[in-house]
Amino acid sequence: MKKSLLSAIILASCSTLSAQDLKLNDLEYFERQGVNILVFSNSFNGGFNDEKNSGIEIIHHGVRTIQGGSVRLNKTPEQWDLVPKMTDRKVNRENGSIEVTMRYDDYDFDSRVVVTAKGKAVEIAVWLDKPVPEKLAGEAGFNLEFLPSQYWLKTFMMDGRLNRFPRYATSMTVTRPNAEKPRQFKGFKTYDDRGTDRFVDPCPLETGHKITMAMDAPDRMISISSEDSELQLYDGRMLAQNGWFVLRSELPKGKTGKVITWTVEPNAIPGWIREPNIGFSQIGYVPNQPKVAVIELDKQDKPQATASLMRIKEDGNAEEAFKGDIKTWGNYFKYNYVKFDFSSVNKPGIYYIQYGNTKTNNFLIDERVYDKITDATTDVWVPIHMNHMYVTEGYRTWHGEPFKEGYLQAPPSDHFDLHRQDSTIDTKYKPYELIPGLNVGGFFDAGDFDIETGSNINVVQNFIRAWELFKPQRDETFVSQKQRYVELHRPDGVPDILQFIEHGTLNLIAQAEQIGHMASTLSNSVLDNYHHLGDAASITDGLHYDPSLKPYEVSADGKRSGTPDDMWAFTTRNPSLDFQAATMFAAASRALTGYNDDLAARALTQSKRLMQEATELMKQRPKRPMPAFARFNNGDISTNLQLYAATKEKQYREKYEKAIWAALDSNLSFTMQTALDAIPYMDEAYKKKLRPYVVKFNDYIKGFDKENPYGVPIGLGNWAGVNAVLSFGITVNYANIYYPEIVSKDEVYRVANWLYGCHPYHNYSFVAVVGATRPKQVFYGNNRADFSFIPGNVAPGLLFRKPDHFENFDDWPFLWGQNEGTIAGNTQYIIFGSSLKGVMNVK
Ligand SMILES: [Ca+2]
Ligand SMILES: [Ca+2]
Ligand SMILES: [Ca+2]
Repeated sequence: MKKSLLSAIILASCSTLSAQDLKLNDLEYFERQGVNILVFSNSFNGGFNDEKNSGIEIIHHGVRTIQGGSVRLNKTPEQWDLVPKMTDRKVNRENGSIEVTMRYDDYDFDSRVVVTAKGKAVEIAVWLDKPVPEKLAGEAGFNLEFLPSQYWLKTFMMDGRLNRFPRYATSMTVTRPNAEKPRQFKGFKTYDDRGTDRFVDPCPLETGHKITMAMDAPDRMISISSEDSELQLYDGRMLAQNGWFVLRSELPKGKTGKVITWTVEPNAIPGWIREPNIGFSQIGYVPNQPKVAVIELDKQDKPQATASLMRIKEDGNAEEAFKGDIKTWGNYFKYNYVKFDFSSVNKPGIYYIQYGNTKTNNFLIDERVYDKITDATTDVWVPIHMNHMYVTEGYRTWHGEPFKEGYLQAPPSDHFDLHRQDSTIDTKYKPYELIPGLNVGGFFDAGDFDIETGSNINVVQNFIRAWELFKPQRDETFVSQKQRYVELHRPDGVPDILQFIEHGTLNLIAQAEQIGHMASTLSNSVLDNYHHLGDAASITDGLHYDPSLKPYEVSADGKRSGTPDDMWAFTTRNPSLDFQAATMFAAASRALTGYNDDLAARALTQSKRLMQEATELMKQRPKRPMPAFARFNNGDISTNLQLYAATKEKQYREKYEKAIWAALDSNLSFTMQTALDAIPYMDEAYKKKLRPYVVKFNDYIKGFDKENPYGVPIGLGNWAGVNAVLSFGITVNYANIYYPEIVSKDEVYRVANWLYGCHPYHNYSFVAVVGATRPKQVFYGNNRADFSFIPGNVAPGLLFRKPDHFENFDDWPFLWGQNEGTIAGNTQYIIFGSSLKGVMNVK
């Protein structure tokens, strides 16, 4: 005891001394307590260009407030401005430096950045072996970007002049000829110049040689100076709402060698230790469920021996309801994790956790805490995302009827948002010709307004699953296809889920009937309206595009315009997408029979036709890799199951049975959901044969307790992993419903805990939902420019940044990989919630 105490003191004193200087650590970033400086641990290759997640990044007292450090071609780069390709990265331990080589292929332009630790600061130096290309002289510079929500309203001082970061973009701009603007992504333009042939260029807020930011906030304070270059501070929000504050130095013309030198010193608060993050379910707990808080601790923090659960009494005073030991789980990436188990408390009431000096907000223990978990999503989020409808709520109009002019056949295009139209168009329409009848039904993708066909197929399937298994009769939405009108909180006598199935099917059936097969997407033709924020009905002008008119000119009859804003249908045929649609149409036909018999019959007709044609086409074509959504749904196995469920034809059941057992043997966790989905349509013998697999699946569930402190599958991809977590949760719920003797009810709370607050970084609920004490406040929805949310949205959640950082911003909505709820993900949440309520017997 004495010995370990002594060594702890020695260790502590050593770390105080060495913590003064930035050190290049084993994970290849510069570190001192409170400051992490990453140099291209994350490069610019996320898939959507500038994702504001790359280059030189600074994690300042636990928050990634600075990123984008790199040679860039714009004063304040937007998402679709060119990003550099990292061609080399060298870590030099002897010098304590990291060197990155980057390249712009479009301009045959290479540069190097060398970052070297110098005491409490780093030196950032830009090296050129060849001078800046003529075309980029005066444009290219070294940029570093600062998160507006962490810097606005704070002070800064440039060369002794005091100032304050503006809360909203109100600085100055000039316009310049388009010819002077560096090329944007694939030659697209993010702006509509209204025929002026000029682009907007921001003017600096300040210029000088030394800037200190946030002297009023030690956790954000940082000093940057340069003797050889002028520092220029810009506000990126002048061009785009998701822009950051940018500090930059232009690369000098005609020079080579070391052309820019900056000294960057982020302040570190002496003795700083990150506040404990106490993870618990903000929804609360039912009395008989396991209740374990996971506490995330700075590695320098010493765990408390105990924590208390406090009960708030009816008179408003608090009393200790339970005091328990803190148990160590261990290290997971950069933090240390301990747990506080208060499962023994089952008296209904209002509680909070007291851990050391940290007191959480309150939560409920009550039988009814899960009753309302899907209501905001079904009553508010989903109807707001109904395309081709006017959507209103109380006094508010969410959007008018979008895309009245319909959709044009897309010409061949290597497009944005991961879309493309191949040279084979695969339809009877000519490029730019109107494809009739597509402007009906369907759901907005997510934070944008296109119809992703694969996602919309998933949406209809998700609603059908919720409908068939749980028959939710909830009716809080008025939907009139005839009036193209939706009103929230107005019952109309029809269960809403049926109306959502109908709405999704209407668009997909129009694609099948009008095009002859499924379009990959119905999306924006021009980039300058793809990033639209505001009323969806104002994205296009509602008038048919007529190339014989000049841009912005309207025909005398007021029906056509020369503005090329009509949406496009991307129609290159993909038989596996048709196959997927065939499955969905079969299920839709079943669900809609008795409610909309005509649509049900059309869906069945298209299902049979597409199934036959897709099967033939797939035989003829070289095998392409299966798209992600098909893999997600287990492809053919799931299709045969759906077709058997819809038609009861023996051949489909035989095909399903032939494939399912081998699939379970080769990939249990991936196939289990499909195997469970089959139970309502199969016999007792099937259920019995599945039993041993469910036993193995139960081991798989429990295995997560060793993988991480939260006991769920945590994704490390460039889009945070809520979908994988929800999939896991749905399968666990179904396994409990069908095999309660194998998968115990205790397991179904894992995902609920994670979603509603028991996760790394912060403890807010990822669902903008009824019932949670502290839901997240901002999401990447179509109202993101208002720093707001659409109720019922589910965030992707914890985004992993290499090499060891999880984050979820709740003051900055614009990072889609952590904050964008999607139509497929949110309808998946409805299945998760419905099945959880199914377990709880909530009607
Ligand atoms: Ca999209
Ligand atoms: Ca209704
Ligand atoms: Ca138009």
